[in-house]
Amino acid sequence: MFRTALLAFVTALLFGLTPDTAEAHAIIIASSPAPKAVVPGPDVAVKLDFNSRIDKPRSIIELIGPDATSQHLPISDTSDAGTLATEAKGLAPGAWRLRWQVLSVDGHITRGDIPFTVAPAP
Ligand SMILES: [Cu+2]
Repeated sequence: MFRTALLAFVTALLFGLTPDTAEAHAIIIASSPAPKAVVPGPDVAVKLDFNSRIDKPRSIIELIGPDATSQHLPISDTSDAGTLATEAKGLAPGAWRLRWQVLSVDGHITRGDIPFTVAPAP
């Protein structure tokens, strides 16, 4: 009796979760800088394109520097509901990292890291 109830519960859970997880939460489809790109400094335009609309006020772009300090970058207003844009200014040559976290309109949070390098000044 208990086992049957448990099985029914687990089955309901699986069927309940499958359509939800299959929904299009925000997956990054393109970025500038691209992962592992070497870009000129000191100012770097940042653009992240997602496969779906995102809740911009609740999305974050964090910039982590060669010395491991981090700062939140202000997200620019763009007309595209699936794009986050900002500008990182005054970056010294070295290894940097963008850490993004977005809330998609389906209520799911996704996050990721984009490492990139600012090239030494010519
Ligand atoms: Cu989702």
